[in-house]
Amino acid sequence: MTTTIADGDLTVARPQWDRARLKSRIVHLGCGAFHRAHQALYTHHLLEASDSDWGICEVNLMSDQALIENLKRQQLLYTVAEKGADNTRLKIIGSMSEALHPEIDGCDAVLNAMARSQTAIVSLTVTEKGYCTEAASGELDRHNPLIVHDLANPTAPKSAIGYIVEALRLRRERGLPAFSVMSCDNVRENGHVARAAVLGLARARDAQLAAWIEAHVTFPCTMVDRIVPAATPETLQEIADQLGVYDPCAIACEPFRQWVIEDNFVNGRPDWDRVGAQFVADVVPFEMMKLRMLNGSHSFLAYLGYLGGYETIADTMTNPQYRAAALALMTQEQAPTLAMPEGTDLQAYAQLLIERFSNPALRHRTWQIAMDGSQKLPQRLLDPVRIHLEQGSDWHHLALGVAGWMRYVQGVDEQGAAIEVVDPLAAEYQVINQRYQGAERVQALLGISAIFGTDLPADARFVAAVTGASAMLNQNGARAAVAAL
Ligand code: CS2
Repeated sequence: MTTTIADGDLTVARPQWDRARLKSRIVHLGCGAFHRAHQALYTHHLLEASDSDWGICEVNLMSDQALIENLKRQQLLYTVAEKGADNTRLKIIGSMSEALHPEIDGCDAVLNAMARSQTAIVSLTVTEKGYCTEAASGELDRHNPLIVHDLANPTAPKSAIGYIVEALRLRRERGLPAFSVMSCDNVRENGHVARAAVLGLARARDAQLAAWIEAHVTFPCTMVDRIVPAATPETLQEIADQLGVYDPCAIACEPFRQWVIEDNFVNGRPDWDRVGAQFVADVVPFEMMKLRMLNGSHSFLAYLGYLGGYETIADTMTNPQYRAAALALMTQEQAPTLAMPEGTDLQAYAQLLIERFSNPALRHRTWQIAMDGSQKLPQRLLDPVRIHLEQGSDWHHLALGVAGWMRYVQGVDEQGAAIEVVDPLAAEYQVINQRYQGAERVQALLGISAIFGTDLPADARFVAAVTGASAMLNQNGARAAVAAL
């Protein structure tokens, strides 16, 4: 038998508390890299600091079956490596109380975990597209193939939304109280989006169930933040060298973490504020700040950095012109679109972001962040553009960011090599790329209303600015375009 983190000799201590006290009071859908380094870690620190019994039942619905198998094999323990510029701190995380995958354990095992009385919170990190909503209207997309499936097979769902609705139906049938649905995705007003999706599906199934959900379930919004690049074989090996045992579930991340949570839970919640989280009445301003300043400049750096030949964000930040452009984008074009509570220092926030992006120990690939642009652009770059258009203020960095995305989805880099464009709308881009060039191609991309709505393509100032930035970028290349900002 191979040695695992549960039985090997480690250089760091395993959790010291009696793990038998953990109850699966949270069911989490989407046990990806981010969740393991964020919510599961906060919950771990709370277990360490108190006699809390909040454990997490981890679920992956469609992807990464191997991770769930590996977690089971190593008693649900795994490593987080917090990598600062010059030192790495390992932690063995012990907040998981179960791990399930429908392909291994069956769909009913997942539904039963969600529908048993002790479950008080169902949390989600399923990425933007996991909500199956239309970007423009924010309502459930009834044509989404997963939703079509879930409507035809409501008791054996596929989507996270389908699981939530079916689990809530079971709870109602069993006379159990509802749970809170806590979205931890980088989606603006993520709780409201989760609510619209869940109610949309419930209404399509059964009006009474929908009314019950409306009356009994809350959907707190959260702002989550920690830079957690996808693990690579090199990161895993590096962690194994330091830990003493190979942990296939390990993940490396930055030392920084932040979590702002709307305090709106129907069935209790852990005191995550004891370990650094913040409970507030209104999270939306914090979500907007983070999405526009951090994620917006991340996407800007990802597209223009990739095109400029940089593999990671930290590499991109070594170029002083990219660095200056990212700071200017944050402070001159994103910060002015925000309405923050008094005392928020957006200049200091921007400086901290520049430092975090420059962390040389993190190999956060520009290609990774460039993924799923159709889902990310609206909230990161286009909402702020709308505000500038309304106010008549300047937004030329944002225009180059949008042009960077357009150039990237052309699928060929500045040296003529193919770019692997990963996006739910990739097929649509391909059709456009085959048919059009130059300004006509820009026009065709602007016609994708799921991204640009119908207002932006109708605004001559928007069309002119993006067409101009695109032409400049195509002619001079990304590095020169960034330098000319
Ligand atoms: C990134 C985010 O991949 C992306 O789109 O912008 O994952 C980012 O690293 C996190 O939101 C940081 O909290």
